[in-house]
Amino acid sequence: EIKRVSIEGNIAVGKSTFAKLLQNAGQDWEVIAEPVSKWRNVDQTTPTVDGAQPSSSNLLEMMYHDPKRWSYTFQTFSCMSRMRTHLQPLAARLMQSTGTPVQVYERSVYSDRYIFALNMFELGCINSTEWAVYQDWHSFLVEQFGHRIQLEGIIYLRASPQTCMERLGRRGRMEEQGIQLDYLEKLHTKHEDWLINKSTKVHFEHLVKLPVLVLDAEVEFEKDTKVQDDLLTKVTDFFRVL
Ligand code: DTP
Repeated sequence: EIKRVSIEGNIAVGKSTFAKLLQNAGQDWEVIAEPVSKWRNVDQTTPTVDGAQPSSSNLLEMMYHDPKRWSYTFQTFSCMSRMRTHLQPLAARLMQSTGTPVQVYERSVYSDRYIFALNMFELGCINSTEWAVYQDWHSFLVEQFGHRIQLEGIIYLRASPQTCMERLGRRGRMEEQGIQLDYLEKLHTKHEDWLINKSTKVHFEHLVKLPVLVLDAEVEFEKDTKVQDDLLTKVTDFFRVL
């Protein structure tokens, strides 16, 4: 028996920092990092082509630079890498665990659809044909994989768009420099609608009743051990009742 939980939250809210905290805290917890490095480095070398030089492209950069052209492509790639992540077998060291092991992901195929892809569609960066195609294969794949791709819970790291904007500026990831507060506000609303207000129309039954742990990420938790302990206690209690 294994439990699967995703960490959700706006861009730069601190999911990776939080994920590391979890990784170091629980012996029965395995955190699988978000595959962002893959999106920044899409391998283009086809093994069949003689003498091909290794080359790669930065799909994250392309998407932010020309969203109308590249959003749909980006969504196919990010969702595929998340599917792979969710399907990854449990780490060997957790197989013998006496407790209930928990696999934790940074975001999920569900936030891909109900946060990012939906937002891109509403912004007009994905047109209605692309949106129909996306939704068709997304539903098909999630249904086909069944319980293997279902979550038992969600941790929502919640902070204001302003705070996320500040953290985004501080981390200085090159591709994200053009992101405006307005974009983070839209993503924030999408998180709130999906996880708090429950007004987002979802297409998978297990999502409707999925337990959500809301954590206040407004406070800086990176260096404050008191805050970290408090967060970890909440997570431990949450995992226990899933
Ligand atoms: P953290 O909370 O750790 O700071 P983050 O920067 O939001 O995390 P990500 O590594 O999740 O974490 O995201 C990397 C970038 O990719 C970021 O600019 C947001 C973007 N992104 C992720 N998923 C999607 C998606 N499905 N569509 C569009 N952009 C996405």
